[in-house]
Amino acid sequence: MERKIAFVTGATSGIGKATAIKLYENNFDLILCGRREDRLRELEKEFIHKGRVLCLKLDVRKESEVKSALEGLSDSWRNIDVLINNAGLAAGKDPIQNGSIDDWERMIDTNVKGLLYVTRHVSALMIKNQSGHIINIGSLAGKEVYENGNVYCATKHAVDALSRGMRIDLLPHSIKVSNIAPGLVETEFSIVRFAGDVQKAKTVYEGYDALNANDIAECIWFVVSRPKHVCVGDMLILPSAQANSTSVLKKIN
Ligand code: NDP
Ligand code: 8X3
Repeated sequence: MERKIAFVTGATSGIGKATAIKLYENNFDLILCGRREDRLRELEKEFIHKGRVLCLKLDVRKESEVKSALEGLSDSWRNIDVLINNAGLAAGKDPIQNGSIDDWERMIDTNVKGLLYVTRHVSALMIKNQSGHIINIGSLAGKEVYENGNVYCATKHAVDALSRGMRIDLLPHSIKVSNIAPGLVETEFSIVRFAGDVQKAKTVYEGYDALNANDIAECIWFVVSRPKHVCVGDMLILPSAQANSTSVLKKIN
């Protein structure tokens, strides 16, 4: 079977890692990136006997790094079929008047500017082939806002708008663009949001069955595996116990 190439940002954990595994199982060669080198080495080991995987230590916030990583790809890696714009984070959960400027910058630089830098360079490669599929990992937080979610929600609203804008601009080049909007998924997301406070992070997912990373990877695979004439524009995925950002049915013992 013909192998395709997928580039997954933020593949060292959570949704990105689960998606990489799912794509690999479905005959994709993988370009995987993240900042944590030890995790990238683990990924290399996990895939080493199985297929072609290229792990890049890359901070998507640094445009020069993104540009040189993509320009440095050898010919055999340049025909990227699928881009999963997944790298992202929430930092803090504070009312706007108390927000940390550093947290705001990390979120805006990663979730919005990082996604743009990667898209700018990968879409140029896809345009040469007049084909491709870009999947942006947005969020329920890109559809609604919630208390103290201010800047994170704003960045995910930006992703939602960019998905729609990119779909228009890339239409003449036969490049599909899909937006994936998960609700509560138990990954390292809340540990990062609460600056390493594992106990606090746990409480986010207590009392109900949260989604797991593989649930989202399966949805992404559904989107990726549609025939050429079908583009899933937008997909909202919630745990059954979640109705919107603020309504989560928790069992109280
Ligand atoms: P994780 O924290 O488990 O994974 C985040 C990934 O992003 C890691 O691999 C991390 O790698 C990578 N990353 C973060 N910053 C950068 C950067 N500057 N450059 C490159 N990679 C980076 O969280 P999730 O898997 O949950 O999050 C993945 C995406 O899903 C995010 O965009 C998030 O906003 C979104 N999302 C998550 C939801 C949830 O409830 N968990 C719900 C809706 C959307 P490293 O640290 O090695 O760089
Ligand atoms: C992550 C989901 O509800 O924690 O995008 O903002 S939420």
